[in-house]
Amino acid sequence: GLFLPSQDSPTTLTRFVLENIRSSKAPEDIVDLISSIQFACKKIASLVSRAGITNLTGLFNEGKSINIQGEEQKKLDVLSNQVLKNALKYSGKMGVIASEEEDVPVTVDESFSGTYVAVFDPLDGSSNLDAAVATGTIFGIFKQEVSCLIEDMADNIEPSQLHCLASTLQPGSRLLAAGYCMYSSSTMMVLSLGHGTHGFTLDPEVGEFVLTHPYMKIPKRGQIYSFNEANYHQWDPVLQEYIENLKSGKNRSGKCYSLRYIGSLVADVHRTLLYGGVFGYPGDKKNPNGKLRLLYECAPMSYLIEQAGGKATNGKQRILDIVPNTTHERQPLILGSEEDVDELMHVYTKYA
Ligand code: AHM
Ligand code: MG
Repeated sequence: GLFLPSQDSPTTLTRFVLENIRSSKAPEDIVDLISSIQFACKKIASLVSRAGITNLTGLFNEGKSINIQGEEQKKLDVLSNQVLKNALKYSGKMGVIASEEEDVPVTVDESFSGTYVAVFDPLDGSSNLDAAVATGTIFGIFKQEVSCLIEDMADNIEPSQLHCLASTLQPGSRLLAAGYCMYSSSTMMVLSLGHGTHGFTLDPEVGEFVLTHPYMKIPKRGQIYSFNEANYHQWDPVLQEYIENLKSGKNRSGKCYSLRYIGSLVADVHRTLLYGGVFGYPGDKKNPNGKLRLLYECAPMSYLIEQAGGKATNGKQRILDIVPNTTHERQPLILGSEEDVDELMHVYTKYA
């Protein structure tokens, strides 16, 4: 008889979304949105992997192009943003999109009828790009709901943009779906539709994401901490002490921790999800809210971590409960294994 390896009928991402949409809280339209995002991520994966050959490394516009965050845009930041925006636009379901690379949330002109809001960081960790180190795309999808805060919005914004802004400023707890795609030794899509976190690996031979990590479960406790320790002297003494105790073993686990820090949120969170431990980008003396953006970095990542049984906080509050005041608002982020995050929270409250 024929030898039929089990991989002959893998669960593709498309099939997974179709099969699970009914049992999840997410609406049917998510199928089209994920299909657009999936296409964009494959395209970005290919652009990233060939960047050195196609002259797509380095800065956009000779470094003269600065985004709203005051960061220099790389060629691939700009391209990835276009790829994702176009893919979402043609899904026909999109009302508003908010991206790290856009100044303000924008209405998707081709489809005013759309009723969803997508928030995304098209190419996170792009400082790693030119060294061929892992990067990723982060995204979240909300239902479009105009909040009542319109009058309180910044006055430097056009009236036509007000409703975009208002419908974008939703807490992570209202996400219908969130995920990331990591461009590394393999391209991986990690997704949640509100019923667990699931990982898919891009099979380059057939060009499909296939389910390789169903119901991901973050270990209850890990043995890795992941912080940019160069900021140590800017940190709060409580955090300094906590980190010292992880190194020396004077912590609840009694074990000495290892440090792993890639400097690509997607890669650092992906490892944390699989191996456990704690990742943090805390506030410090220079940047009281840290570096990471609430809407399209902290919230989607926290959603995925919670769906996998972990925890995510800004040190005081659960990330998913925070209602953003502005699109590009930053928040301190601490996430990971339940026991690790609890221990850090305990240290904070003890000294509060
Ligand atoms: P980016 O969106 O400009 O790429 O910045 C976000 C990145 C994250 O991927 C990562 O966690 C963080 O910046 C690293 O910052 P630092 O270099 O300060 O450690
Ligand atoms: Mg980013």
